[in-house]
Amino acid sequence: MSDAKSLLQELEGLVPECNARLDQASSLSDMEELRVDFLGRKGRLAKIMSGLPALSKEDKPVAGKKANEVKTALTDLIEGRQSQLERAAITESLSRFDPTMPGRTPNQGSLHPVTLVMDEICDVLIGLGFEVATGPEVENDWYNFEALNIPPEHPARDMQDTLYISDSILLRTHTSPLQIRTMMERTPPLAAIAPGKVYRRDSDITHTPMFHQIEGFLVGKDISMANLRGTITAFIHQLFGAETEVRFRPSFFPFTEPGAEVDISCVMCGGTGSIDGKACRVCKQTGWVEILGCGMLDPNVMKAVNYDTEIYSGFAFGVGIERVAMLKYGIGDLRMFFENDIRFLQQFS
Ligand code: 2NL
Repeated sequence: MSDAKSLLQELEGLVPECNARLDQASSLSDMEELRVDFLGRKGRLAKIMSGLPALSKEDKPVAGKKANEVKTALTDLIEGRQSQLERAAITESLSRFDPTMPGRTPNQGSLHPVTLVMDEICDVLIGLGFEVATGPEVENDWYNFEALNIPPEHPARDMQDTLYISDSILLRTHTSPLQIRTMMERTPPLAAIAPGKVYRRDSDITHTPMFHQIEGFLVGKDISMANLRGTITAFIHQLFGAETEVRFRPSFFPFTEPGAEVDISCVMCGGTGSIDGKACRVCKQTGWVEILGCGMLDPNVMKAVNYDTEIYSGFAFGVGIERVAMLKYGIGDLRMFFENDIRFLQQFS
């Protein structure tokens, strides 16, 4: 028969002991340790209670009642101190919080230079009377090549140059198929532009597999090279300034006859070919930079869209957006557009 008196004494001793230990506990982890020590499954209270079954029938309920009282007292003590420490921690962190400090300024986004130039070119051409056409980036062979007088054996059709999805489905290599679609849906007189992404199987320091283009066309009665020249000149003067000189050089595109490439006086050196006595790197000292391609619509293209060449004629042009952006903003490396370096992009805000 175990000694009820000493068990009761031990039980009573727990409360002052816990109190003494509480005074030394300074952190919430100290408190957890303390709780486990006194109230845990293998803690002090449990250990004393393991002597309970050995007590006599009369002593058992007395000790049991005492044990419950002690357990409640310990729990109150520990939880009280715990919430005291929690409040202190909150007060402490609030004392370090200065509500008068200014907040962090959120980063403001800005438009990508390609978007800026795209929008600006569209605005100019809309101002000249062109409508805007949009359409699929996934095209078929007919819209992308056949209708544009690009014959089956033309190198542009090669797997080397075009990203094919299947034998006849591909990623458009220019925005021309959009123009073909627009012409087929409508009847002249008609003037539209086709801005968008285009894809080519090409990747090096001056070529990316995806880039941006705006093409435009105008079809009507008695449309001549003079209309093309006037439109392109007005467009360039609005985009680069009225002082910009414009020259047309004969060139070839399968979808135009005749075709021309257009140069403007160098935006860097103003057409002089040199800056501070040094050779201009943008025009390589020629004083001119190529800016776009254009021409009169080839009769075979007119036929493909069922326009009567006895009644109608038209012109078309195509501009590479990245190239214009490089000239406008003096960007020396095409790869800058696709790296998304925030230090680069922020300069256009
Ligand atoms: C360039 C040259 C060009 C066209 C695009 C075109 C479209 C149709 C019919 C005829 Cl549907 N032509 N577009 C014409 C000449 C040149 O682009 O170097 N672009 C960056």
